[in-house]
Amino acid sequence: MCFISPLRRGSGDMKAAVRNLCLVLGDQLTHDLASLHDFDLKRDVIWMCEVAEEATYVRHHKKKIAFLFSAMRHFADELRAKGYRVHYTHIDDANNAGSFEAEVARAIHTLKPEKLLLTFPGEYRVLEAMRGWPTKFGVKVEILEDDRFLCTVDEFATWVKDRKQLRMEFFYREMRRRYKILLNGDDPEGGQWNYDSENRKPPDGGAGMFQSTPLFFKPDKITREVMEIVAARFGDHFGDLEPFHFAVTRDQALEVLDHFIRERLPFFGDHQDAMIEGQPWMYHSFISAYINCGLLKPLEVIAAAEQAYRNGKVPLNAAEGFIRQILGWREFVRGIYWVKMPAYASENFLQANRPLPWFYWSGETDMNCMKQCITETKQNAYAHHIQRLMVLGNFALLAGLDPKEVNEWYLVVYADAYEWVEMPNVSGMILFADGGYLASKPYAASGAYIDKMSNYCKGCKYKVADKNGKDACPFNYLYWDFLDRNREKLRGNHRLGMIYNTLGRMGDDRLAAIRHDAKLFLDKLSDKA
Ligand code: FAD
Ligand code: DLZ
Ligand code: SF4
Repeated sequence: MCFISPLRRGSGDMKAAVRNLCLVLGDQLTHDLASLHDFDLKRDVIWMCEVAEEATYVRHHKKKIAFLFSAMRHFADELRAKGYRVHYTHIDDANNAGSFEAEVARAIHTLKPEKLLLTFPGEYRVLEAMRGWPTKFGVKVEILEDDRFLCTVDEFATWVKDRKQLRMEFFYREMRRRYKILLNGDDPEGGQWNYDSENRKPPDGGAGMFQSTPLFFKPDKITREVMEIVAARFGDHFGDLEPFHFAVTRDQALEVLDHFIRERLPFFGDHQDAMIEGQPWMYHSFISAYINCGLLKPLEVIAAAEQAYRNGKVPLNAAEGFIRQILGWREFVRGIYWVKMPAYASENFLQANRPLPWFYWSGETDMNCMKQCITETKQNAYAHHIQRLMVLGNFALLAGLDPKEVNEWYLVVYADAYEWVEMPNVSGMILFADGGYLASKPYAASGAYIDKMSNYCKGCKYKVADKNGKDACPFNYLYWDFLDRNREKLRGNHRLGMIYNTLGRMGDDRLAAIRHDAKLFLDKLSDKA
């Protein structure tokens, strides 16, 4: 059953001739979305649907499904309140056809639109399907640029042309100039483009200093209804459904942003890379799920952070560090995804093929850092960047886990995960599966890094100071074993020159011990995978 708005005003019947059927996908919940720019209240209809295929093509975290379905329902209500006609299929509607394509077919049959108006989607598989629709359905299809992003796919493609290796830093500087962000005339505010060196302070102030959490919300009636459906239909998916505290409307997401800028952004820079047991959010913004589904727009977030700096409320290193993530990294990884797809999905430069160990789902491992990050991921559908990169990702790299399995895990477990942003971070940033297109060297690190940036090692069965032996931190021997195993592929990387010199000077006994401990550990891992 399609939901026909009781609130539509002077917009005629849903069966009246339809000019454009304007699609709004779950990650396109933006009032001025491209496909809604020229919306005509009388002649156009909005299409939205909750479908099993999107929830199960990878078995998304329960919280992610509940969040998106609730946000979609709230968004549809807002559109109806503006007088828009909305053709909305709920997940439990009896005649729900189960996929985007089948639901579009049903809507075309009922509404007979002259044209489908689409906004460029976030995943290649969806774009491919859309490209087949004109032939399949015999209807005009127009796919519009997603202008919520600040660099178009074509602009990025032009930027990468003739560059063998890309550097985010240069892209970011161009974006700062183009959008006039944190500039002083033509120069960077404060004289430097990047204040990262000031943003790596360890958590030496103790756990007490990290008590700040993001703004949370109590589930309303719509969210509670959705949670019941998710529990019943997707109850065997990974992750905890409760407690549920996500924002599900734009107004709420704006409150989260405002709260972050006022109370937490001032400290974001200094401790951006720190990790503390029991502190999942630290001073991170927790807005990625909101930006990625469209409730917040990247440029307004950047403007809010810059304004806080200009008002003297936030230090430059915090504002710049935060803005770089959105204006730099977020746009950069999206560009790489579209330039490199579909081949990017099969990249495996290091020929890593170990199956994903079961503990990535259960959290049951003696490595306390992994256990903490996986448990928090399960609870919150969230982990902050350094947990994703330097703990969970670092282990996947060192253990040689299969990129396809690692990509699927990251796409499942995080509420902010869509392939355009997940895949470059996984294949490019953590696994070096693209051979160094995105990152200039693998982000490999031993236990010492985790010990410096967190308090995880204090509560661990393993000893971070031990390099070999049964009590030694696995990250320590896996680190050298990774470099040893991949010597042929990595030794030519100029950023790894010193490390390979050290490995080259290592005595035979030490190398043998490393290989032995790594083999023992990795064989056991595969047994349980
Ligand atoms: P903050 O630390 O407060 O940063 C602010 C914003 O900057 C984020 O909300 C996000 O929009 C943007 N950002 C920061 N780093 C990145 C980055 N590397 N790439 C793109 N945007 C960035 N981010 C996702 O949005 N979706 C994903 O599926 C995703 N998968 C990741 C997988 C791995 C292996 C790694 C290492 C990183 C991944 N990231 C992903 C990037 C980053 O970890 C998250 O954006 C961030 O943790 C979200 O939390 P936050 O909103 O508190 O971010
Ligand atoms: C992630 C997701 C889920 C779980 N469910 C839906 C849905 O039922 N309907 C919908 O429109 N979108 C959903 N999404 C988001 C889509 O997967 C996303 O729009 C595509 O992957 C393109 O980025
Ligand atoms: Fe992780 Fe090693 Fe520290 Fe344990 S000792 S928490 S495994 S880094």
